[in-house]
Amino acid sequence: DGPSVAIAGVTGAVGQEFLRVLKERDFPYSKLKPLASARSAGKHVQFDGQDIVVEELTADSFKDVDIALFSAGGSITKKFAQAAIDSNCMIVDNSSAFRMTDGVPLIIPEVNGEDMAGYKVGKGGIIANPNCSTIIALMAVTPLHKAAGVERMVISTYQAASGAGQAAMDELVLQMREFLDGKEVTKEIFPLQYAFNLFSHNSPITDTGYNEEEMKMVKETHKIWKDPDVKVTATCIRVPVMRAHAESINLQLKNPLTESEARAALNSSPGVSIIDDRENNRFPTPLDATSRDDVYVGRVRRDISRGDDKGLDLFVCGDQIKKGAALNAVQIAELLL
Ligand code: 2RA
Repeated sequence: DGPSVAIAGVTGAVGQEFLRVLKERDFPYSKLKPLASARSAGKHVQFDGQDIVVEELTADSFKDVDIALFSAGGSITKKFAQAAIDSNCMIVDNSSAFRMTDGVPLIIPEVNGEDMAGYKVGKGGIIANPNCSTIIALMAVTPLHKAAGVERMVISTYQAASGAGQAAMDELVLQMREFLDGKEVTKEIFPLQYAFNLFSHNSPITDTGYNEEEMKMVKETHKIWKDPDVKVTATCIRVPVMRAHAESINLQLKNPLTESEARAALNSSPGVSIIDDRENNRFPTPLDATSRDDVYVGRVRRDISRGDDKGLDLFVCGDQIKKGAALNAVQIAELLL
């Protein structure tokens, strides 16, 4: 029989998606242990035709667990990682706690699955899930990087409410209703109006003027591509969309790559779908990507500002909770089997 699986942070948006994805992919688990804070312990979750009681996450939670999927915030992972590893549990962590730690694999299975070679059920260890905006960008760009070498990448993101959690999704809907009713909108999650508005990503601003979300895209790309020299710059924006991120990406390439060569590379890439219908002006939208496994790519075009075939522009949409978090983590868990 298969591994026993724990979900730390099961009541959150990503925790709930872990349950859906494990079932959808018929993950060969032997036992499922939903874990959450004391506040949520005792609640029930429905999974695979079973009604399971949520247990409180403690240092002893992992003694009978082979794989633990974490999405409970970095401080929780840091607090319990050693206890889990000492119990021979393999952690797949969706938080940023260990992403940049030397020796911790930072994995997108379709991109750098080889970097977790040797990580298997039965051993204790930790593998980091990249940030959602990084996963979505690199699912689309890595095939082009492999084909022609990316020298520089400029990314503008249009990030969904789900990235800020279920409460942010709930507040967006509430504000929409309040705004349409002509009422003052509720501002508990964000200090400003979110409905019919957009704003710079809510993560803290660093000393360079970039916010932490943008710096994650820069640093995680360097680690995942094992290329500290690729130039990456990003502007991350929160937009009033529920659960799929969109990203506009400009690439400067080391070698020429025509639009048709780029499309061919994307077409043959697992986890990537193309929506690039110029005749009908039909390109990826967040609703195309919502609840879907793939990342959707379109607007593939030669960068006309260059005058050669070493520049490409593209537009990408991907589900932040699914491929941006839960699906990617479960795909990592599948590689542990
Ligand atoms: C966001 N990347 O979208 C974050 C989610 N962890 O805010």
